[in-house]
Amino acid sequence: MTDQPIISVTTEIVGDVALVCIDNPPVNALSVHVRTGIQSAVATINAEKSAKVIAIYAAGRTFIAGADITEFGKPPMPPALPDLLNEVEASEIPVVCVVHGTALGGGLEVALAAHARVGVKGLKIGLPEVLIGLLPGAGGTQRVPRLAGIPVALDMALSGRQMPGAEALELGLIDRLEDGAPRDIALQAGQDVIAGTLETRRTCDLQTTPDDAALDAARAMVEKKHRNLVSPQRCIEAIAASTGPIADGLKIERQAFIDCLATPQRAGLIHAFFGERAVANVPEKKAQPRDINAIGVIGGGTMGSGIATSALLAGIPVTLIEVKQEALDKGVATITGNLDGAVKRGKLSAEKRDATLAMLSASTELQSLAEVDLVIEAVFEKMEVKKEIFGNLDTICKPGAILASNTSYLDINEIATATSRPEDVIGLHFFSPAHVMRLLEIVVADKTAPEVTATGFALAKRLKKIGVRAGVCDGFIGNRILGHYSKTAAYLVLDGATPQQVDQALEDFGFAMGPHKVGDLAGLDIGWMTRQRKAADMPSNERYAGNVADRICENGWFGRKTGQGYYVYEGRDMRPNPEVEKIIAAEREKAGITPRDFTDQDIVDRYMTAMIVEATRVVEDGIALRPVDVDVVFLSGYGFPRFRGGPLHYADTIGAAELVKRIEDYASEDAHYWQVPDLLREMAASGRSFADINKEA
Ligand code: T1G
Repeated sequence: MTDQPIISVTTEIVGDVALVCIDNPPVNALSVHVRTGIQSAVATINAEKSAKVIAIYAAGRTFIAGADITEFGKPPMPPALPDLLNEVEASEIPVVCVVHGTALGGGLEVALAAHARVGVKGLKIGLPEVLIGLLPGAGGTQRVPRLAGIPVALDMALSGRQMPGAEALELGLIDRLEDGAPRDIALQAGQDVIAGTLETRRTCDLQTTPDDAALDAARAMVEKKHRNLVSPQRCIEAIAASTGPIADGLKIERQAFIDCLATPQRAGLIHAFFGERAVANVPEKKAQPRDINAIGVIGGGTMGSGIATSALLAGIPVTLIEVKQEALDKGVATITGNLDGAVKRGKLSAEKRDATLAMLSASTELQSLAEVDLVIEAVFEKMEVKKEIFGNLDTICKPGAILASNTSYLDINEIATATSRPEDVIGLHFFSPAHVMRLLEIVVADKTAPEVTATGFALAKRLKKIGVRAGVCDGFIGNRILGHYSKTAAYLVLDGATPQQVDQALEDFGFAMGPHKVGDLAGLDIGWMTRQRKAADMPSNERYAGNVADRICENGWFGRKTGQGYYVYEGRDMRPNPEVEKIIAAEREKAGITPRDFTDQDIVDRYMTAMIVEATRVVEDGIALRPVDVDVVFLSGYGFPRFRGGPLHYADTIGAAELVKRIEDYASEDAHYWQVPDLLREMAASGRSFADINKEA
């Protein structure tokens, strides 16, 4: 069958108004057939003079949400959006654009090229290109400054934020904000243009007011906050050019856009964007989730309170359980504090906070959970304690209630044996702080029913989190991999690097914080307990990695919470702990190690190769469904630099063959720790990448 052309733009003449409707579900992305449709509609109406005004609007839940991101990386197909928008702006017949939903990126740029803009109530506009390693590439850096000034353009383009319609109206980015159906508003707007009650003008005819102070401030901010990224700097360069002739500014913008399109950062950020959506594609996707109208949370500690806060903010009533009234009061106070924090940050109104808190009940009686739809246990990480609780829940909770554990590594299959309903048991592993971190590992045990897993994903979406499916093993996906590569940091310090050098090298690579700073922040005692838990099972030929950290903990130095760990903390200041240098020297002497130098690149290569090795094993073992699932875990739960796309997307930039060579080189120092996973060796032989494996899944 011949490929029928996709018709996604239609023209309807109503009186003297040409209604041009864009209909390209799900978000009216500016795919090539949309661009050709707009081009043809505007050209035809002008050629035939079939109307006195053109009113562009879109069908569906949103106006154009941007360029079609799936087209990036493929050969460009004309018409290029900038050229098309210049044609729209040059139209002899006035063009008015009606925007609703989320008019983003290229979608907003279409509206900016029109001669007037009308928003629909609930509208949000934005220039999110920087979030995917790009910049507005179809006139946004030239037309926003002309309409609303350089500071507004810098704010929108560098933050990528979604701006409410009312603010857009106030700033002059839209001319009206009305309630109603986009088509009706488009018809009325067209009629008003003809009647002269809606003014039209070409944006290119406006002048940008120079503002060097704003440009300098933006450059300083980008240097400080986004020094690893290319597109923010190029964005400022293009906006700065908006004070000159628009044709010159558009050329500068175009070149900057083409340069950014070719960067690995753009590839990494787009991989992250689609990855966060791909992980919802699980075998249990078609199963019917159960309704969750009330949740029980057992444990009012940091995790339990955070989980309860997250559910309450999503509008789900919560019953918090603690064994003792004092601990229960503390949990309620923590939740209240979390909500007060949201009010202070302007994220929540005081009224909403009060209404949210009203959905919280607290009890020391497990019996209070008899009618909840889901229980999330977040108590001490001891299997015996958890099994006792699950045994009690089994008798108390109604049939069909889902029993979940927030455990960060314990065996969900074993927990399920404590109940008569293993099909209702699942792991919901939140990350601290649970009301902030977006990652939720959904740990599926052998007998977990498909609809229980589907309920986990539905809950993740409702909590505005990213659910990633994990199989059962010690540490599931993230913590299992962390447990492996964190040893590399310890080995590097034992062999000659300093903790601060390791931290700095990894922060320069893009991590928000180096591993030693993270340890000090989370508490070094957590790792200490884990090492003690695992000591008995440690293989005899494994090089112990805890020497230095154990000595630090034996001094009671657990990091920030005790004033010192790898670093010494005095108020807001922090500096390397001189006592740790002595411990390192002593441990090296004890082990007969002659310290050697490591370059920052050595540190990054070893650290990332160790992460990739265990991540490959997690995919090989089926604990993660695909490589992209591991990437999303690290992007949303472990502070992995987003522009690098995640450990296995980053691995593809090195290549399996080079990785195998590196591991074999390192193995000459430690054949136990450095082993090549079978999957990686097979990839090196076949030339397959992790991207290929994602496609095959
Ligand atoms: N291109 C292609 N597909 C897109 C898309 C896009 N721009 N935006 C969303 N999708 C898909 C998405 O993958 C998912 O697919 C479905 O639509 C629903 O999305 C020249 C160059 C609009 C706020 O960066 O922020 O314009 O999984 O699940 O939660 O200057 O999508 O169903 O198969 O996210 O309601 C700039 C990106 C592009 C906006 C809706 N625009 N999109 O959120 O639904 S670059 C963006 C979003 C550009 C110009 C430059 C969100 C949304 P599937 P969803 P949602």
